[in-house]
Amino acid sequence: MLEYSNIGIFGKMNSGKSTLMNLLTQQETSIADATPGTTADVKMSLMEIHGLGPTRLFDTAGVDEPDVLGEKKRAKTLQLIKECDLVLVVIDPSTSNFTYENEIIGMARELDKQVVIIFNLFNPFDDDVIVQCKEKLLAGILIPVFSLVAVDVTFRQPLIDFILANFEPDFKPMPLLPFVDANKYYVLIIPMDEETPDGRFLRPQALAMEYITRNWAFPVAYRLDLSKARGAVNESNTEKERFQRFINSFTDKPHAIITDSQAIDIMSRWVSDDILLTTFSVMMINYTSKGRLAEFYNGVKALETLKTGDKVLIAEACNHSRVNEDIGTVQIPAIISKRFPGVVVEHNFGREFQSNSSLEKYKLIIHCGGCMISHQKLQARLRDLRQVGVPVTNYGIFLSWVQGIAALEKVVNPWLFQK
Ligand SMILES: Nc1nc2c(ncn2[C@@H]2O[C@H](COP(=O)(O)OP(=O)(O)OP(=O)(O)O)[C@@H](O)[C@H]2O)c(=O)[nH]1
Ligand code: SF4
Ligand SMILES: [Mg+2]
Repeated sequence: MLEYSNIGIFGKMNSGKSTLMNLLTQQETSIADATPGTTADVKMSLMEIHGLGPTRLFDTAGVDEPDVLGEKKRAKTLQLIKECDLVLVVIDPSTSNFTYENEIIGMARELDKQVVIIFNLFNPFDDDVIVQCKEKLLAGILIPVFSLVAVDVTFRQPLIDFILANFEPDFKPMPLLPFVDANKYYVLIIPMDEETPDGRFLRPQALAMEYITRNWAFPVAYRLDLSKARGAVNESNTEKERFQRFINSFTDKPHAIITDSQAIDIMSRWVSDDILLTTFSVMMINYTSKGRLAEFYNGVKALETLKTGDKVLIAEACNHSRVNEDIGTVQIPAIISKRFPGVVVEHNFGREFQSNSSLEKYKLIIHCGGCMISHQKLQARLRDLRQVGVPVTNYGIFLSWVQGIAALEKVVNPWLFQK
């Protein structure tokens, strides 16, 4: 899977942020204009920077815009700092008050982000002015500084060289399925119904297929009829026999089964203990969080202390079309209202997460697999939740917990307790 570095351009209005974005992308990605507040929202551009690899470049609104609208833009801009690997602070050296720049730098440093300062020289300045600016900017803190003229394209390559010299991308390799061994079989349980999209696997299924194949192992997809498996005894037995015939048809037993979380109630009963069992949702959250599955596993314990009036937030990281038996809007709320009557369920859909102050009211966050968001976005969410002390778990872990402690331990075992 492609790893991107997130580089954000921050600063006051009219400092030349959009011009810098356009300089880097070599086209008019953002509107640059002398009107203060031209950029109203975060603007993202994907690009490949030679030597740096795939990059998400973000242009932002100026943080010094007054009034209510300015405050909204500012909140969104500051929120983005959390998702950046590198923060570029653009400064017009003729400016004399660095309160806003210092705020950005302070916040970025607090969040352990890499920071560089770009002086955009609207007019020729002598070195003294730059030296004075540096002194006013968080005195004593060493931050790499570069001066350029953003409207002059000859500064593009020197700027890129400066970024390459001063930025270390975080490309910690993260195996999708660390327990996969060459020459072993891996079964993917894929229940399909009339709502399942034609002509393609879902992203986590396709990623698992690709990963297993790339690692010289053998992925095998199995379509489970969930309604039969959960149906009347006769039907359920027939479906179970079909599954067992399938498993017994392997000369070498499958090493692991990765199931759709919705089928964990069936799979936790049907899969014997000599085969590893986990879910796509657990796989994805471990991958996107860069190996922080233990946090989601520990978070599920918060369910044991839920009481009437407590609030639980179900967080879905994208706005996919929701079908009748949707996990986040139907299945999990139904389980919660049955197991924990009086507990209030709320939802957060899409890429934007709630502010810390509104997260505080929840006793637990139940997060989806996060297969459509960047690891930086998920890490930012986890950081916010740690800050407000709210535990987080995940769909796959929650649905396994519902089946009992044995099922829960089984699905996290391949990650937390294997090699
Ligand atoms: N002469 C000169 N003009 C510049 C330079 N950089 C930007 N400008 C101009 O300054 C104005 C503001 O630049 P923008 O890139 O829109 O500034 P911004 O920081 O994105 O501003 P907001 O979106 O309002 O926050 C535009 O008219 C640019 O053409 C520069 O290096 N030299
Ligand atoms: S990001 Fe979350 S809600 Fe969207 S498809 Fe992936 S798991 Fe489902
Ligand atoms: Mg702009």
